[in-house]
Amino acid sequence: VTPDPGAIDRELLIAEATRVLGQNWRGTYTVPAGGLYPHQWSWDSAFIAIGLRHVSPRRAQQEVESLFGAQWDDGRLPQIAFAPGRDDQYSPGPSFWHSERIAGSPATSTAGLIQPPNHAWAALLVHEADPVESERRRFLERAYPRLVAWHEYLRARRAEPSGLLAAVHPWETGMDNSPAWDGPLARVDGSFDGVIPRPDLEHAASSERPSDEEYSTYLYLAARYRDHACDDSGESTPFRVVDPGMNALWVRSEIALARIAELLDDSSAADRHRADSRVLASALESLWDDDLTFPVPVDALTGERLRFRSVSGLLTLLVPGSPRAEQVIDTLRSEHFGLGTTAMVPSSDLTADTFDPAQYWRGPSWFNTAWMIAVALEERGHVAEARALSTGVQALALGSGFAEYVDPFSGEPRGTRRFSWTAALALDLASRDAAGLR
Ligand code: 2M8
Repeated sequence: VTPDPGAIDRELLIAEATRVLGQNWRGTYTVPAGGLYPHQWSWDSAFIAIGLRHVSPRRAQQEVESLFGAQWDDGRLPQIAFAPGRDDQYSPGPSFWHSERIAGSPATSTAGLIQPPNHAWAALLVHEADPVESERRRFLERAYPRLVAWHEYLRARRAEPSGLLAAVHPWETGMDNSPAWDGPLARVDGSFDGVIPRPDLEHAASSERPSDEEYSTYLYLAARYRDHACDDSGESTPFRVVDPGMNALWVRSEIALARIAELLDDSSAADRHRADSRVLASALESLWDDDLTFPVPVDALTGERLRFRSVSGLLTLLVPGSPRAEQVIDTLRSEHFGLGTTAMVPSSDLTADTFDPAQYWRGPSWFNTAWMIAVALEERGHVAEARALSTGVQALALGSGFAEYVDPFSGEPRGTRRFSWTAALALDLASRDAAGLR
């Protein structure tokens, strides 16, 4: 399934991807997809900005700044910043969260949960695309304190004794129904009391989305967190997991903050961020599982390792100097992820009983994770594999109509279409190729 790099019409890909991003642009930010996701999502916006920087560095900056407009007083960047006046197409929406009733929430309506911290990394990449425009708009100067407050929130409110951050809801990991969460979710003793709205099923097949049963637990957890004023206390959630992917992105973003501080001529802050990133990177090693020879999540409530190979563990490749990276790459090439034999990289272990090629984060290949793995392989000198993966991302993005995710074997589109991060990240890879910049 490795497409021929020469066969991709890069000009067409760039034009089409730019069109998708144009259609999904709402004036100051981009929705993940018209229909299924009609608001601004946190980690989506960071990925989208990485693509937008090639189309318009200014728009890429606005994308990130618009999310900062939804930052809470405690520094959290919310999972979703709701579009004003829209409470119909997506659940749970503004009238579920009622963020205006919670102290410290911003003027705009938002969800209370968070998503993986890829923002500082994205902000740095956006700056680097056009440093002159960035300086003219004082982009980094304005972004830096927001990003520092965000990381402070993670440290003050989410860090476990290990120093790693915990997610209090599967939505926070960005990989909502990953089989890794099956065990911790089964231990949640509660379900949502009321009708479970599923507007998502108007835009994607039910065989490609989480089940009603999963939604019942998701809504129960979200309502309970909301009813505890999103205060991150033990009472606010019976679900708490430490995820390798979220933490790898935190390390990567902490390193980006060091670089940003340097660009702002604050070398002592840069040293601090670098030291923090090293502490986090070494804490991340505690997620290594000797039996699976792979990083796995931990249930922070029971201390139990969630022994499952998910694409999230592969994201630890983004951490420079990680001592077990070559072992992780061996697993990426093995029957578990089949690098080079499947379309991109599946979200879940191909050999697991739970593997399902169509079901959301339980098997399909996603473009954001493939993009991150391609970047990491390139950085680590596995250039041929990185380029093959990059070619796969570009060919499948265009061929699938910018699908949200694809079947790992056939490359058939799944989920919604004209999905923003698919367009943005394929555009990023195509622009890098076109510029001969690797
Ligand atoms: C998916 O998650 C949302 C909830 O946040 C949903 O299913 O309604 C995930 O794929 C997540 O990673 C992504 O950020 C979001 C929007 O694209 O959709």
